[in-house]
Amino acid sequence: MYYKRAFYEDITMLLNYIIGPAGSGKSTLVANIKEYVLNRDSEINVITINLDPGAINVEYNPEIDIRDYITLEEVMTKYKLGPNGAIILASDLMINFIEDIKYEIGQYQPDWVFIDTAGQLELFAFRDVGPIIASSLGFGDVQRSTTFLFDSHMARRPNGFISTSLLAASVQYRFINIPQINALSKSDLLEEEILDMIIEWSSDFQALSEATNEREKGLIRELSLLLSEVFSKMGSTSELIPITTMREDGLEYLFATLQRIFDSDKSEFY
Ligand SMILES: Nc1nc2c(ncn2[C@@H]2O[C@H](COP(=O)(O)OP(=O)(O)OP(=O)(O)O)[C@@H](O)[C@H]2O)c(=O)[nH]1
Ligand SMILES: [Mg+2]
Repeated sequence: MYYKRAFYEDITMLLNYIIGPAGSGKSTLVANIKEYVLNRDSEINVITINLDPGAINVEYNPEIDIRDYITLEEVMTKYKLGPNGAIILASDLMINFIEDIKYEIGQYQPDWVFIDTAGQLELFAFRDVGPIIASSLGFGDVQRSTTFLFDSHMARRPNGFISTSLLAASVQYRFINIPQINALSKSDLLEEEILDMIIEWSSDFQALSEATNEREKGLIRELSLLLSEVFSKMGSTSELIPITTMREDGLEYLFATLQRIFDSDKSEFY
């Protein structure tokens, strides 16, 4: 069963922001989850938005694209900046186009909106613009959520897993009023045993600390136990959802979880 406005008159639209480190699979996920939803039910009105002004090749056609309003090249030329300064400024300037994007969303009257964010996650997540945009888009009784991607390449080692968990937690605290799902992207690249191990780490930090090798043991073990305590106290531990865009069923669990978020007490996801 899927959410449609006709059945849920109090819900106007469901927005999901896809956030994650560079190359973690955000754009591929946005493109594929739209296809997945449409394949399951072609009557669902689902749209995608690209919010990365510096995106060069977007291999899908987003219905709404921030680059129609502002691009990295324009900012570099106009403000005589190099690519690094320009991407920061371009990202901050997106705030000027919130009303335009909102208007465009309104034109589509979507049930679901999947939003692709900048490769440099710190631009969207840690500058003021991200939370402002995230809490502004949509209209009516809009329900928002974020999906944070743990890249399989990073998450397969304890220290990579810990640093990505810290990033995920920081993002969660920046978007404090928006429920967040943590997903393990590109799970097809992992052997089953390693995949199970990473999922276990996400719900059991003791297992993570035991997985550290001799060289890392002291610091990493101490850090993972400390983090475990902090994350549990703040209620931010949640089992990672493995996803892959390489298999048809790879997005099923994610979409089911997104639906469950909107169907239940949000507090369980904080
Ligand atoms: N094996 C595998 N590769 C994937 C999957 N999803 C994405 N990729 C690959 O990972 C690479 C990066 O994917 P993108 O979707 O561009 O990642 P991104 O997070 O949007 O990247 P930036 O916008 O540059 O930060 C591409 O080569 C994709 O083909 C997946 O589920 N499995
Ligand atoms: Mg991308």
